Formats: sequence, C-alpha cells, structure tokens
Amino acid sequence: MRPGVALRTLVRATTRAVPTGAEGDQRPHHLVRTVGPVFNEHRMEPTLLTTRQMADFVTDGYLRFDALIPDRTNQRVLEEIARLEDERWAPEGLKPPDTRTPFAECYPEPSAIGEYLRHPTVQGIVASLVGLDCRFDHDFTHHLAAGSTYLQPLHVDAVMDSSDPAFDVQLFYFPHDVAPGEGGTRFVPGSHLHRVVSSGLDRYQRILGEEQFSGPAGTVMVFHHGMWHAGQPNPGTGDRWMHKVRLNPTKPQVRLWDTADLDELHNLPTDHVFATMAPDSVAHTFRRQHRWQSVNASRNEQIQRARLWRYLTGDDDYDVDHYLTRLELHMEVGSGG
Ligand SMILES: O=C(O)CCC(=O)C(=O)O
Repeated sequence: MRPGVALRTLVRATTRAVPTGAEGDQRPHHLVRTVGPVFNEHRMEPTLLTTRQMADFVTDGYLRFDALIPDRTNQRVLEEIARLEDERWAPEGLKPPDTRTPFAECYPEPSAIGEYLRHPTVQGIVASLVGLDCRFDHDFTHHLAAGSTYLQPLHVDAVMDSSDPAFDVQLFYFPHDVAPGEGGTRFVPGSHLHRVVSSGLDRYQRILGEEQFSGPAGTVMVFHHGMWHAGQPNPGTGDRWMHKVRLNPTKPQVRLWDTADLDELHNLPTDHVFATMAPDSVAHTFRRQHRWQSVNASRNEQIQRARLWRYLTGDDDYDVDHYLTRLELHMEVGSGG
C-alpha cells in the first residue's frame, strides 16, 4: 500500500518549509506558516476532553478516536510519512522537528502531518493532557511491509521513567485501514501505571486482556507514556504505516480539560466500596479491573490512579476506597501528629 510515486512527487513539491511573515509576503493565506489551534486555514477551537474521558485515560492508559482524521488528510500523510522515512537521516530532505520544539511550531503548513496535528480534536487531546504549550520529544514512522514477520517484544519506550505523576503522551495515528491481525499495535490496557524498566517486559508473550489495534483509516489513539506496547507481524497484503509522536508537558497538568462535568463526577474522599459510594463517579471508573490484574494488582493500580487524579485535579485529599488517606493517617499518627 505504499503510495505511488506520482503523488509522492506532488507532495514533495508542496511540503517544502516556507519562511513566515516576511514583509510584503504575497503568499496566499493558507501557505503562510501558522501556529496554535488551527486546522487548514480555518481557526477552530480545540475540542477538549471531558472528565469522563480523563477518568478513562487514567484508568486504561489510553483513549481511542476512530476515523477521526478525514481521508484527504490521511492520503497526504501517507505520502509525507513515506518521505520522512526515506529522508529523515539523509543529508537533505524532510526532517522531523528538533527535540524540545514547541508543539505549535511542529510541522508548519502546508505539512500533512501538521494538518493532522492541528485537527481540533487532536489539539483538544493534547491541550487536555499535556497542554498546548507542550514540547516535541520525538516522532517516528512505523512501517511494516506487507508480509513482515518482525515481532517486537512488549516494551515502554523510555528505558527509564520516573514515578512522578507528571506524564508524557504518545499519539498513535493510523492513516489507513488496519484489518484485524494485520500489523496493528499490540498493547496492554491499564499497564501504564505498573512501572517497569522497559526491557523487563521482553519475556512476556501473551498477557490476559491485551489488545491488538485494528480499525478504520484516520484513527488516533493517545497513550500514557507508560503503556506497554509492541509492533506485530503484518501477514496482510498491504504495508502498515503508523505515525507516533511523543510530547512532554511544560507546566503542571492540572485541570486542563473541559471541567464542566468535574463537580458532578469528582467523588468525595469518603467514597468507599465497603461503606457508601456514589453510583456514577470517577471512583467508580477507577475500580475497573483489567483481566491481567489480580485483586491485589487491581487495588494497587486503583491507588496509582487516585494518586494521578490528585495531581490532575489539584485535590490533595482525593481518594478511592480510603487507601491513600489511611496510609496518610497512619503516617501522621505514627509521627506523633
Ligand atoms: O509498529 C508498531 O505498531 C508499534 C511500534 C512502536 O511503538 C515502537 O517501536 O515503540
């Protein structure tokens, strides 16, 4: 499914970087480099995530947006990422942004990758999770040729990650349909807060509850950086392309999403499965048990989720089933109050 040469030549001609805002610049508006929440030449507000989506992200470590990017953009991106693959390390040609480039300055117009990144929903995902003033870490074009037998071990991308609640996100964008079993990324929902050293996962081949991506063209998934994942063989007849980008926050990730439903869903710290609990709340979501989690593991993950929610909401008293509060009370009593 590698795009044809004629179209590639066309893209090469139209994606050259253009300098910005020079005096007397006569270029049409859509060719002038723009930054911020812009999709094509129309300024559109980012579509922020809701509290429910944020609670799902904290619980599962990812969100998925099927067929989000329109086909016109998908086709252009396929051309551009093939070029990026060819030219990334070549002396000349299309290059990724430098690490630490402000997100808003990555892939300026008329880049197709930039067009995808400036989609209002993608902007909203980024704004809600790491802020639009986040910085580019790195990206990569993950290309699995038709018939590829390469089997990547499960891993997280950084060999070393801290246990701070602050987190990076990784956008996984599939610009063409991916059929079941044909090279979609494998991942383990809910694994993101179960801290590991990357290579420690090599030996695990099958994990209960793991999933392999398949879905329609234009689907975007956003992963917490700790999500265990792996590339898979592609027994299909078409190449599998995926663009992945990692973004670093530059400020505390506190209440960056659309908090209109926060008061309604943000439970009291007294919410307890063996006492009283609200039927529809963030705590209720955090009690979700993934298939790989024993009861012990699931309680531990629940505590990690509550810890992350404290950071995201700025509410230092937040809790689910009294775990953090109980530990804190003991510490206080033990230290003489
Ligand atoms: O190709 C894939 O599906 C995933 C590859 C990946 O994420 C990686 O190499 O870290």
